[in-house]
Amino acid sequence: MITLLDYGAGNVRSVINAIESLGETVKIVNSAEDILSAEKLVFPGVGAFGSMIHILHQKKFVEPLKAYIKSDRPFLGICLGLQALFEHSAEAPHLSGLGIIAGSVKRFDTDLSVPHIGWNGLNVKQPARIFTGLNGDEKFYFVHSYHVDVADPSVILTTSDYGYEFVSSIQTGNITACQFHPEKSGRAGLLILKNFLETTGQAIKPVRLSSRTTLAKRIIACLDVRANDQGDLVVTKGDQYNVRENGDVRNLGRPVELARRYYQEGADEITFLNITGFRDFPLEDMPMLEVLRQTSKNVFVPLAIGGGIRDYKDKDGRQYSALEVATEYFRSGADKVSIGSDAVLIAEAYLADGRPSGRSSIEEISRVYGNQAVVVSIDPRRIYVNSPQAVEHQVIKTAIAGSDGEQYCWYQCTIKGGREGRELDAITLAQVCEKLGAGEILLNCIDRDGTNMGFDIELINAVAAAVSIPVIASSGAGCVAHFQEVFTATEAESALAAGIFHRREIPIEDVKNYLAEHQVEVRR
Ligand code: 1PR
Repeated sequence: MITLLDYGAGNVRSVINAIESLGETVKIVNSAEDILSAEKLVFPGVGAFGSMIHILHQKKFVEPLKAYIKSDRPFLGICLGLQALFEHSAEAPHLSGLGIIAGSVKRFDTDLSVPHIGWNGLNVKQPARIFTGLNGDEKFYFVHSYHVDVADPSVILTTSDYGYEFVSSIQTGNITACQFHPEKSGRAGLLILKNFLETTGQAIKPVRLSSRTTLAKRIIACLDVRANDQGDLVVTKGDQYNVRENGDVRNLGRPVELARRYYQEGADEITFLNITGFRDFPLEDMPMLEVLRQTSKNVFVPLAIGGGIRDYKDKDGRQYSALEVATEYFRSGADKVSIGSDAVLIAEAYLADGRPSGRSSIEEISRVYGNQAVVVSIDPRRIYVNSPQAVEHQVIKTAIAGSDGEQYCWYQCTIKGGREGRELDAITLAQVCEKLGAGEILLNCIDRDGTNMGFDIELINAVAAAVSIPVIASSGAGCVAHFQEVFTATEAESALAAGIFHRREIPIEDVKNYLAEHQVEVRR
């Protein structure tokens, strides 16, 4: 029996699912007594340090946690569950951590995109049981803006490199704690969890020891989901966002099955977009929550969900906040939510008022769940103009001239799945959303969607240069070379594709093999 400390934030479901997939039962902590009587305690933390510490105090879990850890029974901290062990965090300087490990938590100080999101390796510094069965060259899923800084180097179990070397896990006595998410790290992560659960193995070092690790470029499979005319939830695929063919919604398969297939084929992440979410109330749309619950039972890579993340009033006049909607998604197995239409309206309001409202979905969700949990999905289309002064938007010079020979264009934001164009450009939207707390940009492109023409490199470069958060390039992938192009010609951290995977034109493995042959780091 594993006791799991769920303090109410983030995706605890995937930790439970991962442990259960290993044949263990999980007991969720409801009281201080549950912590004190645990035999093996797992503390997964997702979100923001400050809100985590507040909740731990509110629930009176701080002293029992300290007592449990001091009793030297097996403890596994994950992500914030590692950071919580330290004395302080720069994320919430006025609060104290548990103070079990000497040192503090610092924000990444690097020119690279922050948060550090994606699959990175481990430099192993000491033997441990949790490495049993690993080769040493596996990659694990990280998502964090802060990392621990230990006072006593003897506790360092692994380091990883992102701009510089940082501590990615610690070990002392029966305490193991890692910055990465084993529950989201595919087979290698499950092995680490299994080794933690079986307390009998020998401490070892993996055979292939690295001295420097590299963040992999991520390949994301995207599933656009909606009900077809018969009312079945299907994965569909648009051609420049038009998902109908001969009047019917294209049906490319069932969401849960396709997601499982992509996980097995090596997708680094799976994104579900509820593409009619803008007009439905998602908490009534239980099938989408069920898709997440089912998928997260056996898909152990990050899951993002978008569509309809905004405030609602239901037919009885009850108000639901975007935070409540997102919370349901997180509790059903999502690691991130992706905000589309609402982000455009938020940015417009911010630009009109000259200041943040403090209550937008982006701000509220990132405050509680952390910036890394908030993706902004942009649906832009090109509008050609004759000169940079022609409009009051951020205009770029383009090598792909317009039909009347125009040399310039801007990227118009749209809402409601491309149905409505707005007076806002994609570059400004990305910048405003970063300011408000978004942790990642999912950059679609209506002109390229479903065309197999390749990614819009100019768009991706323009947006990636304007923000310091990671950018996911999306729309237009048609062959393996397009992935190499997007990773060499732009700063995109990951590339998302849909049609070529759904139609089985190119297996994910072929994309990764091609990238590896061309010196692009990938997770294999
Ligand atoms: O506005 O917050 O409710 O979110 C709605 C979400 O649904 C947005 O993220 C929006 O991008 C998405 N969406 C809405 N309508 C469509 C549509 O296709 N009619 N899909 C849609 C967007 C674009 C990508 C696609 C890539 C790769 N789909 O997700 O997967 O373009 O495709 P490809 O590799 O085949 O070219 P809200």
